[in-house]
Amino acid sequence: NTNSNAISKVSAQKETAKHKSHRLSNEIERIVQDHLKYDRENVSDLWELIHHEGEMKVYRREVEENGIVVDPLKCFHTVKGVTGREICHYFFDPTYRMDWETTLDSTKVIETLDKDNPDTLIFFQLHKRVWPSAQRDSCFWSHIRCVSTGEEDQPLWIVVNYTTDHAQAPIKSPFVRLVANVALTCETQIIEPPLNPKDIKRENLLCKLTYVAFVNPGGWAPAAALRAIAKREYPKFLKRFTSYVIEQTRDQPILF
Ligand code: 6CM
Repeated sequence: NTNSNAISKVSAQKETAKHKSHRLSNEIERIVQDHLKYDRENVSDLWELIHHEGEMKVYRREVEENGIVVDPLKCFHTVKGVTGREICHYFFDPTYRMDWETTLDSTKVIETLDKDNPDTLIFFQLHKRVWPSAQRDSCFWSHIRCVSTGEEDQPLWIVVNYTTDHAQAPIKSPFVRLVANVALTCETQIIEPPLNPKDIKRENLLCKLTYVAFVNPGGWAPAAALRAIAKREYPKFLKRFTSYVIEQTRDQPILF
């Protein structure tokens, strides 16, 4: 099917690491490297822990730009029984988006950058309206990548969603365009590894996940309401999304 086809294409890239460059290649490289450098760093005392539940920790910094709330958000989580590649696959692939996203009215892929290596898609999304604010939309490139760290035997997987302009997604009133820079980074650990790697079971898998979000609502929105929504919605997203991946992969062969 189309989906497993997409999976094998992204993994092919993993092995050959040959990819054609396109108009967004340089920007993607810069933004991905920034996330790889900073996201997994522990938080300083400037960050406030706003939600702690089991292995999940959600932090934020309260920041305003010209009166608009742009609070950076950073989450750490540990998920049992799945690989980083599996988590990133379900986060990236549009097939599953509406299964786990609860804050969207719609999502649409408007471009696939390199059809031979579909690791970068451009999405147009309509976010659920939060009364009394204007409804938000977004347009962003989404890039999935496997990164070998050299030292570890398991590579890192990362997905970055980063706002971009697109001729097929003009800004149209009454919608307000939000600006986002979001990254999900995953590292797989094998616990009590069996002697033969072929014997690795889901119970031997642990995935360390980092999620960061810099979102500018793109125009005024009531600060208190926005912060209350973020505090509630990000933990909800992390729980729902990770449970979804566990559910989807439970009886599937492990995708390393
Ligand atoms: O990262 C998440 N989802 C991705 C796929 O959809 C994608 C989304 C990025 C945009 C995140 C924006 C969330 C904020 C929406 C609030 C709308 C503002 C209204 C103002 C009202 C006062 O990266 C998961 C996103 C989980 C969000 C809780």
